[in-house]
Amino acid sequence: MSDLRTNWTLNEIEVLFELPFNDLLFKSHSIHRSNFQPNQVQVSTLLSIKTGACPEDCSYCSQSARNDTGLERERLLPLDEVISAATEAKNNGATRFCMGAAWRNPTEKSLNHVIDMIEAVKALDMETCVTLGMLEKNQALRLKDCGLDYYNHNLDTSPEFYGTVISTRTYQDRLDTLEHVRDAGINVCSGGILGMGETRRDRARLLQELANLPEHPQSVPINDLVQIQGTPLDGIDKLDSFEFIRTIAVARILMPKSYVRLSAGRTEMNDETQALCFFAGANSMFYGDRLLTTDNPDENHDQQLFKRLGIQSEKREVSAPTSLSA
Ligand code: SAM
Ligand code: DTB
Ligand code: SF4
Repeated sequence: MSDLRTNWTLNEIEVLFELPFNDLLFKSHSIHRSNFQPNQVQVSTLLSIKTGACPEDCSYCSQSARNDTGLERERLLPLDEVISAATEAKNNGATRFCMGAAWRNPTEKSLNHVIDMIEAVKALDMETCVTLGMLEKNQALRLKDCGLDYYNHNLDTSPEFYGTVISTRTYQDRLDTLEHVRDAGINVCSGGILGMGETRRDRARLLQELANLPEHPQSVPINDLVQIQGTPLDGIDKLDSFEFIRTIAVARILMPKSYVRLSAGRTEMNDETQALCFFAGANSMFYGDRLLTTDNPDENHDQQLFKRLGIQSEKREVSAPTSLSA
């Protein structure tokens, strides 16, 4: 990744955001085209392996014990349920299976269970991703040893806005976890959430933080806030769609070889907005009718969307899942 810049200035990023929409999309799409197949999108499926009762206070989240969202607390899922969900995801065309747990950090005992899950999903010939909260160095090494492909841990927003959203862990805690994951040799998946009341400058600062990490994250999820009743962010003004698309475009320009994931929030987006996100440089998404605790567009709808746009789901070299192809 040595030819990639990790020294973007805030001013350079703000100038990109301010370009006329067509100029910005022309630029980001050109960069996208020179680094990726423009009509291919990588598809991952999510599963919540441990839901609810999280001790953290993330003000967007249905799973924080501090938010009265009516979510049932669930124990860690048994291994056979994980295997059947992953098998179904694979048969539906997903190449990566992402497992999320509502933890501040995993205990040693829970990590052992997650390692069994990762090994079982890998045995299905799928890529694996987990998101378990903060990780220590030795825990990251254990995950690398069992063959984990990606670890998701988002910066969520700018360092300046962060304190208004979460108080129970710091921005530096997040950067430390990313360092442990990167140093262990696991692919980093890190991005953020838009539409939490942040300014354009905050969006630019989030992208600056991501792009100026020692290495660009291999995967950059951009979530549009899913508003959840009972959370402090419920009812906040929705972000303008064009601003969401602009943010995807700027992410593509700053991190030209990273997968940019059009992540949570697609149920509230029309097809035209999603199409513009793909044009702007998004080349990954979650497929399957559930995210972690909220809905995702149903599979038929996404298959139709791919057909209408002539998009194909990206195949892994070693396996060829099929049902999402146009
Ligand atoms: N508990 C772990 C953690 O926070 O690191 C892993 C699971 S957490 C649900 C994973 C990510 O999902 C969060 O960092 C956040 O960026 C995203 N997320 C959670 N709730 C969301 C919501 N309502 N809308 C959009 N994104 C959300
Ligand atoms: C990410 O950035 N988005 C996904 C994944 N990483 C784990 C999670 C989205 C969660 C949306 C709200 C929910 O379903 O609870
Ligand atoms: Fe817990 Fe993760 Fe939700 Fe924060 S985002 S409350 S850490 S599950």
